[in-house]
Amino acid sequence: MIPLLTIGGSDPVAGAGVQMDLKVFSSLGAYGLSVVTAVTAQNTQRYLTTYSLPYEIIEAQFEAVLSDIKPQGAKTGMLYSKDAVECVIKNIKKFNIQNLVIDPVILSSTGAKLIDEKAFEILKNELIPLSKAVTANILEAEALTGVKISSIEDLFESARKLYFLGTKLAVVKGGHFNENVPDVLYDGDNFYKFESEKIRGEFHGTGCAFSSAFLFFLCNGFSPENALKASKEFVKRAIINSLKLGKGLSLLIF
Ligand code: PXL
Repeated sequence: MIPLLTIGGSDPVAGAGVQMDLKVFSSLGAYGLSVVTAVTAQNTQRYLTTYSLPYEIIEAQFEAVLSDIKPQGAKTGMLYSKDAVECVIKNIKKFNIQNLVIDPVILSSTGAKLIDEKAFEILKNELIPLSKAVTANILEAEALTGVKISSIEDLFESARKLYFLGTKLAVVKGGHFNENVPDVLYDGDNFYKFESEKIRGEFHGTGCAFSSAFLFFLCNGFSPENALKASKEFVKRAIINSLKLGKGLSLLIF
């Protein structure tokens, strides 16, 4: 069983954040480890507040986990503060984590801001160059690349620009833009595009689930395009099985 690490925010309803990532790892058969960067208070209807953890506490979690267990790969989700991004950069280097997937989260599905501007700049300029892959939705890809996305060509162009920020695999997910949910991957040589039928409804945590599954498949020897296909299928199944347990967004079920 391979150990995988998630670095991100806590979501008490476990619809997103590290709780969701751990469920994904577990359901796919990996052992999940976590480093929490921020504690959020949110539910399926609304986002109440964020407490960003201090540098020393994030640092101590990295030390505790990584001095003991060597994960096969890691992913980042909500980082929120400059301190958190800087601490992640330091520890990814210190513990030589090669398989890093970045989910460059900006907003929660309920509309709350999950990263501040300064932290986002450092993520873009210093964390992305350390990564194996970045999985961005339309909003995130636009913010990282400056390409306004309103066509398939724009999706390709933003994936190309994302790659040149220094990652090895640039994924731009078109689910919020087109009925066919086109996801585009650029590996520096080739572009790949995968489509799947859109499932109606409002869901929480699809981005977290996708990036966690993508990390799992990459770490299990899938080619990037097969990892993307498998992750897309995995999330689609979780959406089909989703349940409206709360009063708002449906929760993914694995
Ligand atoms: O889906 C992005 C995300 C990541 N991490 C936390 C979140 C969310 C979205 O709501 O709450 C903690």
